[in-house]
Amino acid sequence: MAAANGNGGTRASGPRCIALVGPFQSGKTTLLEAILARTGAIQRQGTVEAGTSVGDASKEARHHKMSVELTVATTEFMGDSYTFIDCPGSVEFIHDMRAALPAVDAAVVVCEADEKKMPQLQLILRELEDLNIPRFLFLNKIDKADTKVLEALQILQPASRKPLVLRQIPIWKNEIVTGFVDLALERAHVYKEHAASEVIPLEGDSLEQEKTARFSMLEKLADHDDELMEQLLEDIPPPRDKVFDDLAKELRDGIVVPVLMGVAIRTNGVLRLLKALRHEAPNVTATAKRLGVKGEEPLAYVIKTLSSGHAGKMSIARVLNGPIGDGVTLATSEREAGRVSGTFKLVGQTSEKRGPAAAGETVALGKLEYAKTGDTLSAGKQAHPALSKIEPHPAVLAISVSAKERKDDVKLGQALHKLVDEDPSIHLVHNAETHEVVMWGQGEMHLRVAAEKLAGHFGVAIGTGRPSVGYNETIKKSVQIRGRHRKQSGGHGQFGDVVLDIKPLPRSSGFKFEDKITGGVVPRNYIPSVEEGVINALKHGPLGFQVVDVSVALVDGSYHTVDSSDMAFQTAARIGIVEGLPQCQPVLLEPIHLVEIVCPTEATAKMNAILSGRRGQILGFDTREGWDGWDVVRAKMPESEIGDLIIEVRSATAGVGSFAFKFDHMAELTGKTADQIVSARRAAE
Ligand SMILES: Nc1nc2c(ncn2[C@@H]2O[C@H](COP(=O)(O)OP(=O)(O)O)[C@@H](O)[C@H]2O)c(=O)[nH]1
Ligand SMILES: [Mg+2]
Repeated sequence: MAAANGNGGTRASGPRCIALVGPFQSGKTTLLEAILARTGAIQRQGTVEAGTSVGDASKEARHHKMSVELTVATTEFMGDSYTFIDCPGSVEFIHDMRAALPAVDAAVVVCEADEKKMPQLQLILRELEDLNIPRFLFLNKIDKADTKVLEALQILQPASRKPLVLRQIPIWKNEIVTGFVDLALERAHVYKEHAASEVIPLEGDSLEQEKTARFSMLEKLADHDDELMEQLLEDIPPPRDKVFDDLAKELRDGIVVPVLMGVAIRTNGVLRLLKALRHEAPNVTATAKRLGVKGEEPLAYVIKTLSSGHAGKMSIARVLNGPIGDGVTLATSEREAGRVSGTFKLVGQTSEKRGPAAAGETVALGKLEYAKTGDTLSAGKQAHPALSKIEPHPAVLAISVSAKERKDDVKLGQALHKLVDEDPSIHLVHNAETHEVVMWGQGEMHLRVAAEKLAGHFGVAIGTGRPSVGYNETIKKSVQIRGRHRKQSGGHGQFGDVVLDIKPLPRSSGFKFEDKITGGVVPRNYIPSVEEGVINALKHGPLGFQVVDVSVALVDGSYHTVDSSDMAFQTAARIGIVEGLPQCQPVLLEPIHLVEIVCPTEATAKMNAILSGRRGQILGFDTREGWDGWDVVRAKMPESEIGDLIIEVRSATAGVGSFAFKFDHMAELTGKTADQIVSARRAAE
């Protein structure tokens, strides 16, 4: 799939899939709107503010006035089909972007030259760099720009590991950007609101500036092209086609990052961006190669599955080998995914039925029951191996969820399952001890939106709360205690009598039961009941928590030939434990986790302060491997302090700091904090 380039070279053709990514609030959703208006997919350009944009159309997105999931829209430009994926920029919803990226041909990184947003930009660029996705930068909002473009470039460059190559320079008039000069075409344009820009003569100061800027663009390109370097050294003007070919090639190879600019809200610079994509972005052939596609059987990658829509389940998929349409049975790399029922073109929330999709197209496939976000779907005899497995970032915040009404328990379970299929960055933990479902996610807003979806789309009335911390308790002293249960009411009596040795065990030994009965004073057949009675009683110790690290030995007792029973011995054992434990100096145990915070180096000192303020024991810090300008801080920290740690970490790092943790050990907790926990537990019971 190659076509003659209008400028002489060759360009890729056919359907493209382009991601719109970038920091929060940089204008991605607005740019998508501008592109759709410019290409005639919609009649009039809506705005995010007025809630009239194609993107952010879900109830949750409109409600919070931000992108909380990706938006997919297909349009046509100069005879080719383009699908744009507007990816949320907030770190909490970044998994949508990460899962979509493997399947795109190129990304447009929408950004502003704002120091504060550089850490976020760097994070996003890294994802693209690691996956080798060709990328343009679109410097948006230049209507509000107050820095010269070269200064802007200096602000932006550190966020990218690859050189940024300025493709356009702005034309200023009375401190306002009124147009741009294209450095490849050597043409000047003035912006027209919501219309194509107008070409004006390139002369005077503009021409001078153009010459300098063009030269520096060519110099950067020449770093990877000896022939061009020679021409520059010898002052030979390089042919225009050669410049275009170099730009395209170096973009595709990810060697340089071309920078375009504009004003999304007024559609300025959008046509130029589309043309750059048309001429320079690779197509599915390159993408399939990058992903290691084997064979020619129908194959697609699931950018996102949606179970929450009213139209039933839809899987948004990039077709890598066609055709894929109605009736095709697809399998993931692990199992059958289902039979395609309905193939749709998407423009945001609107879907339009269409025929089978060819290689390169991005469509929604209906009713693939077992498809999940990130799956590789194939139709061959042998399932194609997974093309890409993007592991979600570790979850950092949790809430507990429960159905308001018991009868909805099953429905809640199913809804949670679908939610995780859609968004693998949600992670569920069923806490058997507390009977809670704990939903782990990427931040407050992420969890809030997930809870809203459960209620809104899946129709389950739910309650949410703070998940309980996994406290336990243990004992510090031994005791020997008698537990006796005797009841003589009416007919049959009850009789059980045991003597228990209760002893502390070393940390993490759990529970041990020993039978030390001699001479049959407690008959064999009742001994399992004694153990069961002990186990049940240990579930709720004197402080209100599971008792661990104890050994209980049955050393003596007595029985009655008629009145003794399993129940009676269970009860006797329980009485022994309930009376014995308070004499053993019970103590609270709290879970301590090993926490690893990653943050830009400037924030490391702040992290130390945050950790110390949360009873953390700092183990040290290192430079983060492969991440220039970042550190890893390690600490041991109580679980109760990790609960909302992310909120502080993010606010100290412009949103980009994060952490992962894993259980390390249980530690004794005494003093005021322990007393508070115990009284809170009593109050809750
Ligand atoms: N001045 C100006 N504002 C813009 C431009 N593009 C977007 N905005 C505004 O910036 C804000 C964020 O835009 P949005 O598209 O939601 O950003 P996203 O978070 O990247 O999707 C909105 O208030 C837009 O109206 C632009 O080119 N110029
Ligand atoms: Mg957005």
